[in-house]
Amino acid sequence: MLDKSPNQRSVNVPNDLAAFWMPFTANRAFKKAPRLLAGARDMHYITTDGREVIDAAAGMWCSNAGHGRKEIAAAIGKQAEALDYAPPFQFGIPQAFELASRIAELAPKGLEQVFFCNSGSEAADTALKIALAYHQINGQGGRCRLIGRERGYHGVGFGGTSVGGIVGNRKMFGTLLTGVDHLQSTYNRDKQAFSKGEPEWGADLADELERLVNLHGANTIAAVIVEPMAGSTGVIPAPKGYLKRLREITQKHGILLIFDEVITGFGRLGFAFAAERYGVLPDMITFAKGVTNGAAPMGGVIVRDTIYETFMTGPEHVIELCHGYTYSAHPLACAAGLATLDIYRDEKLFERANKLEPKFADAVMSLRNEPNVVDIRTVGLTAGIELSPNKDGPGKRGFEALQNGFHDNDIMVRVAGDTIALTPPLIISEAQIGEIVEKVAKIIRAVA
Ligand code: PXG
Repeated sequence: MLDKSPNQRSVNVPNDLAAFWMPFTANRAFKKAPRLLAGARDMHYITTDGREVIDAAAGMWCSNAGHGRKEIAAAIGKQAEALDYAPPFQFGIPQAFELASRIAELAPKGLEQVFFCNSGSEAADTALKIALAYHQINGQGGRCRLIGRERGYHGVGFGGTSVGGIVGNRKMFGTLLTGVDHLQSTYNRDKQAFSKGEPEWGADLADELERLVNLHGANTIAAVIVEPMAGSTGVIPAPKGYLKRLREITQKHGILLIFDEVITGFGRLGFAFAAERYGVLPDMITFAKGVTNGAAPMGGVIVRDTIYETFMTGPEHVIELCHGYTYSAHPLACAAGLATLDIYRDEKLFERANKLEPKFADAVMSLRNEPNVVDIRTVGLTAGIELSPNKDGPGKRGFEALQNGFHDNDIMVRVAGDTIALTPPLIISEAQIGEIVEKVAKIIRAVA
């Protein structure tokens, strides 16, 4: 620590912030007015200067069971003492098999195998690679095109960046993967503004996949990847019927369908996975974040049994899929995951999110007449409140909202451009929903 002060603080605060190049952060602005966190308990963060900040973001869509869960901390500690690390290639730990079974149990029937990695980005890249390899093994190696969607976010690997559709995340990184195409975003403010849940308009946009099939030829397309609710771009729920239609078209043409559920998994939309909410069975589901409540890095892909079986051929001593990570199914992450799933089950948190959804939606919609609010979108325990840009251009008002929330109103929100995203832990009380909405109203007025 660089703090040379003779008075010991309970938290060491560095006096030099230069060395850490922060991810997805406006570094210079941050280092002038840092937002430093020292602790977290239940629905709150505690700042290094001792303030309690209500968490309207579940950290970053991660901590669905709230913070400081003792059961998870204890499980991690116990695991670290018993077995700190084990090689995941050619060796295994019981907890990895148990966690895979528990996750597969939560997923829709048919999605039976789990491949572990360490983040959502790795999960997206893993799913895309499995899709390519699957077709290769199936004698359809010509199927190597990947289709994403405008405004989609699938992490920051080259695969995920390529199928992703947020221009700022793409434009600095060259040509990315070749053979990638994108569906249109499902968002149309004129037709959908202030929709609660899935907008009525927009299912037909899935038919655009037929256009891409006609353009490229079905037998060149490996997979389509979409978020059931586009989170990072500012909360865009799928239109009613859209995902079903995507499933019908992909099935018709032998194209795999991947749901990126890094955000929507583990209760965010009131179900274990959004696939269940929408009654659609994809070929793969990616997950991360909520699987460990954010307490340890972990991601993964849940795969259809038919896909797994396709790989399980050939001589038994040969590795079936040349893919994996040094930290796949890391013991500490597995321990955290198992403890987290126990909490979700015992506290019925997915059901709780489902029950709270209408109240949450009504409460957030009450902000519609606040200044500069041009749209509010809600689904599950998530909402996007879109503000019009200010005179300094897109993103400035949103950034000011984030700063104002943290420094002046003791609330943590996420922002995407000028959209404030609310995505609180699923343990939130009705009173805390009210508190968050009141604080957001103050922020919106402050940045008007
Ligand atoms: N897929 C989806 C759908 C995501 O939301 C990733 C993949 C990548 O996960 P990792 O673990 O590699 O970061 C994500 C991540 C935001 C925000 O502010 C959202 C994410 C990441 C950072 C910020 O909405 N989602």
